[in-house]
Amino acid sequence: MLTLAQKQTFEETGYLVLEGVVQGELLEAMRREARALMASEPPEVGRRVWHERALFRRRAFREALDVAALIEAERDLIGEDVQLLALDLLIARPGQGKVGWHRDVRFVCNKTLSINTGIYLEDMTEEMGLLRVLPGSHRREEGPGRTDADPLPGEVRVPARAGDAVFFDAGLWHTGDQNRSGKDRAGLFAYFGRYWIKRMDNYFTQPLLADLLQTTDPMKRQLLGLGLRSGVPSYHGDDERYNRRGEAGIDFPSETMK
Ligand SMILES: O=C(O)CCC(=O)C(=O)O
Repeated sequence: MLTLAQKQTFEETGYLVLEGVVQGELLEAMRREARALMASEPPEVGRRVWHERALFRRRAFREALDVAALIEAERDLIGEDVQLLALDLLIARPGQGKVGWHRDVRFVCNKTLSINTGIYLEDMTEEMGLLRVLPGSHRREEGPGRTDADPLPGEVRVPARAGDAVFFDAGLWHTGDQNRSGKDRAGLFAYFGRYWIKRMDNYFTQPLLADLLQTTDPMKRQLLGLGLRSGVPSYHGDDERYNRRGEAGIDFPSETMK
C-alpha cells in the first residue's frame, strides 16, 4: 500500500517513482523478450511500439498483471475499479527517442482518471535519455502546445533504475530525451484508468487470447475489462450484473439485426 505522503506527492506533482517494482527473474525475462523483439526489426527501424495483443503472447509481459507492487499502487492512486487500458513496449534505438513535450490525454479535471506508468527495463541515465516532467501540470487546462523552451522552467528530470516504475497522471506534461547511449532504451508503458473509461480500440476489434478471456482470477478479470470484482462500484451502482441484464444474446450479439 502507498503511504499517505506518497499519495499526496502524486496528487500535488502528478507523478511518483517507486523503486524495484519489477525485479529478479521477471525483470530479466522481460529484458530478454524485449531484446528478441527488437532483434527481429530491420536496422532502419529506430523506434518501435508493441501493444498488449503482441505482448500478452509472451509470458514475461503477461506476468506484469501479477506484479502486486504495480497493481496495488494503481489501485491506491486510481480507485478500486482500476482497469488496464493499454500495455505498450516502447524501444528507442541509439540516436532515437526524443519526443516533444506532450500529455497523454487532453481532458483534464480535478481528479486523476488515468495513469501512464513507465517501467524501465534499462537503467535510465542522462545518456539513455531521461523522462522529464513538469510537476503540477496535470491540473492545468492548457497543454504544452508548441514550446521552444528547453528546458522548461520548473521541469524535473526523472532518473530511474531498471525495474523502477514512474507513475504519472496521463494529463501531466512530459517529454523523453534522445537516447545518446550505445544501447537500446526499452520501457514498458502500462496505462491504467477507471473501469468506465473506454478501452483502446483493439480491445474491441481483436479479442483477447482465449485463456485470458477465461481467467477466473477476479482482479485479472477486472484489469482486462471482463467484469468488476464483487462489491466494487462503478458506472450504475454497485453490481455490474445491472449492466448485464436483459435480452439473451446481448453480450454475444448475432451478426445480423432483427
Ligand atoms: O520514451 C519515453 O521515455 C517517453 C515516452 C512517452 O512520452 C510516452 O509514452 O508518452
